[in-house]
Amino acid sequence: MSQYPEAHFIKSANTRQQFVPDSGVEVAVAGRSNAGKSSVINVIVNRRQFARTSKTPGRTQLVNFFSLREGERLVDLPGYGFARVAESVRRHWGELLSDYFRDRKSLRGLLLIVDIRRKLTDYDRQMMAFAEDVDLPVHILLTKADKLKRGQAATALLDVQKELGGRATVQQFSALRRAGESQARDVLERFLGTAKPA
Ligand SMILES: Nc1nc2c(ncn2[C@@H]2O[C@H](COP(=O)(O)OP(=O)(O)O)[C@@H](O)[C@H]2O)c(=O)[nH]1
Ligand SMILES: [Mg+2]
Repeated sequence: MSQYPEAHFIKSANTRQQFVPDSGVEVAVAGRSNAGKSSVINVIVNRRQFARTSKTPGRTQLVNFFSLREGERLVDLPGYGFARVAESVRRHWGELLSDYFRDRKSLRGLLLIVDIRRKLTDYDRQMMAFAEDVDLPVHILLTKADKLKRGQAATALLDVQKELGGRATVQQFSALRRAGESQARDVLERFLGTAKPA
């Protein structure tokens, strides 16, 4: 049973004029393409094809808005590889994302999805910089943890924590094994401000 029975895709946006109205609260999800972002969203919402059902060709290069509950959204940010797109496209997205982070009043936190085998890349550092500029809390999911041996995964976690130096929280995650699911959902709820007091 999903904790978000009313969750649904709202719309994709390619320009800020297409963003959904900036009211309520939302949490952004970012990650390089293929890092495992859609899989994380599917696990959090507990629906197999949730982040994919609305997938149309090129949707990975759009800002995708999902409703979790009334007035609470998840926003799937484009995760193209910075090196693989044309300079003009890169500039468009750089500006759109920096505007998004700077101006979005409903934005409460960033979930950054990172392949545990690659650790932080320049894309991730750029996303962190956008978030830090506006004092937005960041939580990193080191996903595909099932691809590493336990010891290797623990070392990767420590390496990332060391680089972050407390600027973000970080956890291991596996969509395949649904490992780290409740921790990720707790952080999401905390960012949204809907977590029940302990
Ligand atoms: N083994 C394993 N594979 C994963 C995991 N998460 C995603 N994948 C695979 O990685 C590929 C990219 O995943 P996807 O969620 O589409 O990545 P996105 O491009 O960041 O949205 C797909 O083939 C997934 O099945 C995971 O936790 N473990
Ligand atoms: Mg995806």
